[in-house]
Amino acid sequence: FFLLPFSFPKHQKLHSFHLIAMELDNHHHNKLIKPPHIAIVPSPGIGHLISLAELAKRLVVHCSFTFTFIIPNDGSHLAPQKKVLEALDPQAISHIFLPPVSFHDLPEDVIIETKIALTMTRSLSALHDSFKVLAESTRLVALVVDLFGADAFDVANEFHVSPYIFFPSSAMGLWLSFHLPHLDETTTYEYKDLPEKVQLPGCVPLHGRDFPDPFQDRSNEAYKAIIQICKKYRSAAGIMVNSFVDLEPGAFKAFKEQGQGFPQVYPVGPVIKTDSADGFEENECLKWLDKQPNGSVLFVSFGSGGSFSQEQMTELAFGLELSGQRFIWVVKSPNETAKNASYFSIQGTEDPCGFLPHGFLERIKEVGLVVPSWAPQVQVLSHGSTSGFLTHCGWNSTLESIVHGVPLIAWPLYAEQKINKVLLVDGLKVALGVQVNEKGIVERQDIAKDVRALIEGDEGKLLRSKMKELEEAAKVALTQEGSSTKSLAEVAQIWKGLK
Ligand code: UPG
Repeated sequence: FFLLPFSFPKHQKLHSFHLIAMELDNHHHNKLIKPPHIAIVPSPGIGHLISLAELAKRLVVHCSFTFTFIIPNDGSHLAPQKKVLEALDPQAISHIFLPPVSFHDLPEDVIIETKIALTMTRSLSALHDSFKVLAESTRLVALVVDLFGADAFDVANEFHVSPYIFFPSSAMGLWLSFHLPHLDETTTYEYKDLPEKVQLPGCVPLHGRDFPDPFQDRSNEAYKAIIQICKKYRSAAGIMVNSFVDLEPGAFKAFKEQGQGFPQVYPVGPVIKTDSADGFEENECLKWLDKQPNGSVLFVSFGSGGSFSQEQMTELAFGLELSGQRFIWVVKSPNETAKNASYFSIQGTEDPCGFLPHGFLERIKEVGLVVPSWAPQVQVLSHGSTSGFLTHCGWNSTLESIVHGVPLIAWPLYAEQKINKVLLVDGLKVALGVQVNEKGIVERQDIAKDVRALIEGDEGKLLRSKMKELEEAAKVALTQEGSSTKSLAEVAQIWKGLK
């Protein structure tokens, strides 16, 4: 280090020596004094940020790591993300928003997965700059990205930081990601036309038409981007999955036995929102729930982004009314083209209640409550009056329901939600699946029938008792000696340099 060229003027030599000494000093100081620091890069969507925020909270409490969230910015309104981040302990978890990327060159009808993937790739240079500052000022030991973030591995590798994935969905979904590049090379079919179901190791057989939306058109840019991302999964230092061994025993056993060539997989879930600290205003629905009989209410919500056509919204309204059951429905304004219209924004600009059938609110007021755009979901699911959940099968919603023992009606809309439905209905038997007609509509009579079956039918009783078993298993996984606690501790040991 100290062999500076003799031709250097004396004062420069001294200056350089001083800088190097400071550098070494910083490095030494970082290594010895500072706690291990983790950079987390979530892909756009509040559903991704929420579980990563919870993961960070857990690691702060149990392992005293510090974190920086580096947030790629898709240019949409960031207030919901800010509320989640500002509720975290600022001493331990800070955040940086990267400059917004531009989508001006993309066609209007570009699918959401393309936008998410491009937000990540177009943010790489800004991510590099933030990463450099972190690498110089903290004891940076790991990068954690979610399912769309594998492009950031190159940045981590440049700074000799280990890249990890937090996979925010099921182990079955992860197996599909591992398997997809192989399927891409070995079949020419569009996946919806595959003659046989696909048997992923240790998983429930899956029909190609239940693969995520962007896999359904193999000529689409989003599909090509996803194949590249899935190939990169192999170079992760490890993959944490937001699931637990007793939820998907076959899939996790298969990672151990048939996972050669893939990174180590750590089941660390359920990682779910544990409190209402996301800053969203509490609303009247908890008070309303307090007044309802125990175990009588269906919660109806389709995650942060789910939306329907006007026709489907009307069918759902009449279906709930016809069922005669009590319900809370989180409504969003209809959208005729996309099932994920509010994914980037959560709240639309119009009052969604204006799109309900004429007289609906008046007719249902004794049994139902309609909440515009957003409800405190975890508190609703944990409330004693809640008895069922009509859901789009987003993985966070799925886990939140499992943790609170609430059985489901599965109505998948987009992303990997059909896979989750197959797991919940065929595999775990904790959900009824909705019937979709040939026009793609779920009709009011069928909705009413399913709601009655779940809330007051014998089928509902069976599903509920299965769900209670999973609730117990989830609790056990998170005890001190539980499988997920141990698994996360293993990752923490590696990050601390103790393993
Ligand atoms: N939530 C509320 N109130 C609401 C609606 C949602 O608190 O009114 C919360 C909910 O509790 C959950 C999160 O928002 O924590 C929603 O997450 P999720 O159920 O996973 O749905 P999405 O927001 O749609 O999540 C995206 C994908 C989904 C995927 C998930 C994780 O759409 O398919 O499983 O990300 O990758």
